[in-house]
Amino acid sequence: VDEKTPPQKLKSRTLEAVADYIKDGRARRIVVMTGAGISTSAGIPDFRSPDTGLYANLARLNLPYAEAVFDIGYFRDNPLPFYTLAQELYPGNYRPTITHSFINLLHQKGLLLKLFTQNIDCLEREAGVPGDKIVEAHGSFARQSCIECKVPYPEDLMKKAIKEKSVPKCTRDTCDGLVKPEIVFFGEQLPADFFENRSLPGDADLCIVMGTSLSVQPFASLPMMCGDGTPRVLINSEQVGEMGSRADDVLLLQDCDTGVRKLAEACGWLEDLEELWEQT
Ligand code: CNA
Repeated sequence: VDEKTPPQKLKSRTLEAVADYIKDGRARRIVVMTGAGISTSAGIPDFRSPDTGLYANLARLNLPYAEAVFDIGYFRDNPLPFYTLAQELYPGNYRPTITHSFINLLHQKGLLLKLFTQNIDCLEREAGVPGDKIVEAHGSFARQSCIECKVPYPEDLMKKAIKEKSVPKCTRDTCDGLVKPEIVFFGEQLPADFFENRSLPGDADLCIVMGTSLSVQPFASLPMMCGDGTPRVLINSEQVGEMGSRADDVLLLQDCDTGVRKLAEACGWLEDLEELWEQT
């Protein structure tokens, strides 16, 4: 967008203007869209960074190619590499970041319309955001089922299997299917919940995108579902997607935890935020 094009809803394309917009009560239905970058400071690596990323560290699993660990076809024949990784990624090993708590703060203040996350780590839930406010676009460890007949599998048994690194089988006598957490693998459909809610950003009056490269479709198109005049804020180490192309887009190119602290401070919420985070 031409830098001279004046914003329509915001006074300027700055963090302060976003805070004023919120404080004026004009942001009552906020959609938040997140990815791996909000969890890196919790200690969960992203997948693709050359040295630190998960894929770079999978050599020990003897995979034909790194992504095979999340490939449904490969899993059918070789489920053990996934269960090895699942033991590391399973919820309980990591603490939510202050960015996760910021999303919960929006919910506590009655301002969160919906959180769309690509993350499978369940840290948003652990930070206190209720399940019905979250669309886990790529699934998560929150549920598990048989990959053949889709019958749900009990959570306590799943926990046991993860701990023992054993591969559970379907509980139905007539089915011999393997069980896996409902993380969306390559070759699998996104959850119905995603498609049912994908137009919801059109009802939002503010959109906050954090910690995602916006490179995985169809998630990457979600910010475009926002109305043209709806302010959109990006808090990310780099510019991504078409964020910044609209007159009311605000780019905060920095790390998420710093960005949400600044935004909370400008809204007069910093103490609330720190307190909420401390409690998690
Ligand atoms: P990505 O493609 O790795 O992009 C991450 C983005 O966040 C990049 O633009 C980074 O520059 C940025 N970033 C990283 N750390 C920070 C930080 N501390 N502050 C600000 N920006 C930061 O990740 P996406 O989520 O966009 O990619 C989608 C994949 C990755 C989804 O399928 C996820 O399921 C998958 N993933 C999830 C997790 C998790 O659940 N925690 C971890 C790794 C990968």
